[in-house]
Amino acid sequence: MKHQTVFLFLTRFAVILMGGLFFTVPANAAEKPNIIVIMADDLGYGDVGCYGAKPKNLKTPHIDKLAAGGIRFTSGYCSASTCTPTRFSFLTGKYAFRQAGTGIAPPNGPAVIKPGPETLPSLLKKAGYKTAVIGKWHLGLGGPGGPDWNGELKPGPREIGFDYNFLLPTTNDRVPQVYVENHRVKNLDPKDPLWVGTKKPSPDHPTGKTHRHTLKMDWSHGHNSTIHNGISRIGFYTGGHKARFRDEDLADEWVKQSNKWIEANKDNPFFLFFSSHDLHVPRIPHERFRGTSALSYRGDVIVQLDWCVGELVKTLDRLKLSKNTMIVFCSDNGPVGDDGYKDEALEKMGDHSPNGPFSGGKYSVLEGGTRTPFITYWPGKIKPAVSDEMVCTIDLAASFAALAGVKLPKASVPDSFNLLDALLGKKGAKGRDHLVQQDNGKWGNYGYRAGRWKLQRHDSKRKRNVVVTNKLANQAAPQFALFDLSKDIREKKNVADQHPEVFSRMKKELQGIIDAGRSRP
Ligand code: NG6
Ligand code: CA
Repeated sequence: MKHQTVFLFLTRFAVILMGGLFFTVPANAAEKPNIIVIMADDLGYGDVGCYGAKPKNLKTPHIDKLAAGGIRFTSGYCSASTCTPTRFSFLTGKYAFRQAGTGIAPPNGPAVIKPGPETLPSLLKKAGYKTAVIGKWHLGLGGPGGPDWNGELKPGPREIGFDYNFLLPTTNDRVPQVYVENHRVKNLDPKDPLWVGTKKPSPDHPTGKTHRHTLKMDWSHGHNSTIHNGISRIGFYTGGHKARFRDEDLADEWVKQSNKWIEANKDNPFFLFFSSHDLHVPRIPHERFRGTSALSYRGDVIVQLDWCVGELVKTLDRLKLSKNTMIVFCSDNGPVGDDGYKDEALEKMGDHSPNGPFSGGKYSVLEGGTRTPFITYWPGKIKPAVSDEMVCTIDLAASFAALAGVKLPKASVPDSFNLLDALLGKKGAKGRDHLVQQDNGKWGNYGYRAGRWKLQRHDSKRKRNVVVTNKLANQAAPQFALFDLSKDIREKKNVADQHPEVFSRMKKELQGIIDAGRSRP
């Protein structure tokens, strides 16, 4: 009897153990895949080979490979035509126009995403994911007073769901040029404190205006304050010399840090937000990428971005993680030619069309401002396809929550739709049937797409960056106009008078979404 009891106990124990294995291992290994979001900066719809960039000018084999092996979306969007609001919406699943202070963040701006509500990374953390952001942040750091550059930089990514961050704190045309690892400026020597401000710190402080002849890249508008690495920036800073980086090394650093972090976290499900600075100004490719495109540095940094994509894929292959990792490749806003530096982007554009077939680009609520490259890739799970389903970076929060099996409270990520099936290319799966596009927020312009119809609402009565060359920037526009994208992808012909019911319905729907405070049913 005694032996029998022991035997029974052991068998039960073994069954429980094996059951445990069955329930935990496959859930971790197959149902909770790793997720990498690669977000490019200012990359337009037409800027990569698989979206029609002329191969002789510009080769993007690694991004093209993701598209060839995954789903290339032709109605893939970011939610705003500038950086901060798109990134805000991507991480919070909430339209940025719902919250003041979500426009382009200044160098000393406080954290734009306040700790508390669920975010994309905090939802994934609930499912046992390790989470990191590596690259450009541009969502502010610190409390209401802004960042304490010499102390603890919090709140920041770690207070909203990221386990680890390695950041360029703002954007590289803004000061300071230092890395922020977790809560600290990396390599900061306390004997050489970092000061960042909006006013010239001393009368003899060299700037892009006083020392213009010394610059290695001249500015065209703004960007003429403190000089670092031969480039003048927006804003002033002093000190922190040991902590400063070279613009040329950013892409290499993102890849190096990502490889390190992926390797250290390969045994957990992980979420990496790889936030490239390419192709934002100042466009300074590493020396080895110079002249690799027939375009200017703007083309060369696209090649550099493409290299980064290839390196990440290589790392996944080396660690045998490829089959268990979903990659999303996207951009934070549409393209721009001259964005403040004389880098010959416009002069050498040739017949390249950075916004593809659309009108408008960065700063604009025309399609070119937010319709951008959007690719999902997961070998073995996603079958190669081209999809016209409407998907947006704002939807990744709810979609990844579904992928990781996290229940979404109704109040969380209120504008994020679970489009997982469409992102995975499941048969018959639908994308969104409507999407609000916005500019930088404080300008108050909106785009509203529902199916073939597109409403432009220019509360500012001005269109921005209607052509990528900037030549027609700030062109006068009526407050409301309606376009039929099925016939007029360039939004040239206002058909409001021909379709009065559609026009009035679209205006009402847009206002309804703005007033409701949320849009996920
Ligand atoms: C603008 C800058 C532009 C760019 C942009 C932010 C000037 C004249 N223009 O204010 O160069 O930095 O802000 O770009 O200063 S974003 O992609 O990060 O939103
Ligand atoms: Ca951007």
